[in-house]
This record gives sequence, structure tokens and C-alpha cells, in this order.
Amino acid sequence: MSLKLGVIGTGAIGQDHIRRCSQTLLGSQVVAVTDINLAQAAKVVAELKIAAEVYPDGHALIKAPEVEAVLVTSWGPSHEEFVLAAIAAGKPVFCEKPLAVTAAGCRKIVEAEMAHGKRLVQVGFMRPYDSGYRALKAVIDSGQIGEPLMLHCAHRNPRVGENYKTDMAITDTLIHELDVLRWLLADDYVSVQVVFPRKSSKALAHLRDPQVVLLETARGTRIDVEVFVNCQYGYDIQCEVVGETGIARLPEPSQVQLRSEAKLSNAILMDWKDRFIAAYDVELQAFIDGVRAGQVGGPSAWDGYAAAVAADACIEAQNSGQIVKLAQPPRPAFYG
Ligand code: NAI
Ligand code: ISE
Repeated sequence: MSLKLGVIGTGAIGQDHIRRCSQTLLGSQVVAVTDINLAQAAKVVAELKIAAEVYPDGHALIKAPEVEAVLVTSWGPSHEEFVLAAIAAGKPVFCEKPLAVTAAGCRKIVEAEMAHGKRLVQVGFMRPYDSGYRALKAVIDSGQIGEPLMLHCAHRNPRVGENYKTDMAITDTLIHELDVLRWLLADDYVSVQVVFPRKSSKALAHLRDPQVVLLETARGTRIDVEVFVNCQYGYDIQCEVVGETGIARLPEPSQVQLRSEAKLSNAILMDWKDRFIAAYDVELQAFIDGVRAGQVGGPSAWDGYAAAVAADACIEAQNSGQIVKLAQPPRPAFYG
């Protein structure tokens, strides 16, 4: 029997996840969808040719007896209420990042899940499933480059819409690095600073872009992450780890190298959907398989919380211009 899924939010990633659950992955079926834009939800059902009912809102969808597990793919600020409602209904829930837009919101989810007594939540941090990041972690863990001393990272999007605000560079964009770099280094952040270079003329008036986030870990590794969401030229994710005896870089996505018209070139992807397509497939298949086996795994509500603790400090640093200290609360035994 396939797992019956309900999807809240039928925008860009909601549509992408509905498509992959319906056409690519094994063992699930989307039976319910909703969006504050109900017409759009109905259009997605028609376009993807799925037999799904359109529910009036997320709470009705979560309560529906036919929905066995929930995917939350709506805007970030709505995640907390839907994840809490899914936990209250005892239903497994895959929530796109961020788990909640504040650490306090994530903490409520952690407490509700622990009170339930069993893991129900998987957070959509897909980079630990990416083959490039996994290969990079294997090199670091092998000791081949010695202890990591510095990381130079970049998170570049070609452009963003007018709803994207300066703090979203942290809660919506950098949140991926805040999660994946903790995992990569098996270390925690102890301080952060955000500096703003000269503003790009391509950024809308209200948005400070680019930004450089400087993180320090408990073991003293220094990390710089350039977040540049109007870079125009492509969707570009970079990570270079400088160790004591060598340097390891995140591999570039595999693209055909072209010699043509007196040029040697490699195409650059333009969209996160293509850059991480395999990782999204693997993370969601893991959720489906985990729920069917009665054991939700993958990035946990605690991982969502840990990233949000760092994100809160980054936002304080954006506003103050100061170095902000932070401390991760101890991980409860519940989260392994
Ligand atoms: P989007 O703006 O394309 O879609 C969001 C949809 O949610 C819209 O259709 C909107 O009407 C709907 N919505 C908002 N509030 C709602 C509510 N209360 N109830 C029902 N529907 C509601 O945004 P996008 O790009 O699809 O992002 C959605 C979420 O997924 C965000 O949290 C984003 O950070 C995350 N995301 C994750 C990615 C990843 O790489 N893991 C990639 C892209 C998005
Ligand atoms: C978007 O929501 C994502 O998660 C993408 O992976 C990220 O690159 C982008 O900046 C976010 O807005």
C-alpha cells in the first residue's frame, strides 16, 4: 500500500515535490493538497494529473482521515503552525526549511515531538544527501587534509522576487549552510558577524545584497559565507575547506565541457531545482520509506532548531553590526 500524502503549499517546491512523489519516487501517492491560493492548488492537481482532493486549508488537510503523512511546502512563517498541528494529530511530517523562522518556534516543535514520544518530523535540509557534500565529508573525515582550519563558501542565486527581505538571506538562504556545515565539520558555532559589502545595483531598493557571514566554531574553525542572491549569472554553491595539509572543494555539478567557437566552456545551472535534483529525490524517498517502516529519520527537528539558534544570532548580527556570541543547548538523548 502506498503512503497517502497531503501537501500544504503548491508553489515552486510544492509542485516539484508533488511531481517527484507522483512520477519519480516509489511508495507514495499525493491524495490531498492545499494552498492559500486555492485556484493554484486546483491547477497543479489538473496539470500534474493526480487524483488529489483540494482542501480549504492546511488544518483541514492535516485532520483528513485519508492523509497519512504531511508535506509542508508553504512559506517559511507558516511552517511552525502546520508542523505543530501534524504532531498534535500524530502524523509524520516532512517540513521544508526553515523548520520555523525563529529558534523559539523550533523549540516548541522539539518539545511537542518529545512529548509525543516518537520522531515524526523530518526537515527538508537536502544537502547532507547531496553526493558532492557526502564526498567532501568523506575526505574531511578521512584525515587526508588534516584538521579543517578555514572554510570559504558562497551561496549565490541569480535573482530573487520582491517578497525576499534582507533577513531572509539568513532564514531562507544561509540556513542551508548553517545546517550542512555543522554536519560537515561535526562542530558547533560559537560566534557570528555579518558584514555588508557595496550593494549590488541589481538588488531591489529594500534588499541589502550581497552579505558576508563570518562564523567561528567551537574548535576554532573560521568560516566565511558569501550570500549573494542577485548574482545574475547562475545558481552557484561553493564550499572550499582549507585543512592543515591540503584543500578540499565541493565538486562542481557534472556538466558537459564544450569546445566551440574558439571557447572552452562549462554551463552553469540557473536553478536550485536542477542543482540538487538528486538530493531532493533521495531525502523524500528516505522520508517515505521511513514512515512506511515506522521510523522517521533524516535531519531532525533538533537539527532545524540548531540551525535556527545560529540564524537568530545572524539576524542580531545583521542588525547590530557586532560579533554575536552563541551557544547551542545540549542535544537531548531523544535526538540520538
Ligand atoms: P513559493 O512562494 O513558490 O510557494 C509557497 C506557496 O505557499 C505559495 O503558493 C503560497 O500561496 C503558499 N502558502 C503560503 N502560506 C500558506 C498557508 N498558510 N497555507 C497554505 N499555503 C500557503 O515558495 P517556494 O520557493 O516553493 O518555497 C516554499 C518553502 O520551501 C520555503 O520555506 C522555502 O524556504 C522552501 N524551499 C526549499 C528549497 C530547498 O532547497 N530545500 C528550495 C525552495 C524552497
Ligand atoms: C530557496 O528557498 C532555497 O531553499 C534555495 O535552495 C536557496 O538557494 C534560495 O536562496 C532559497 O530562497
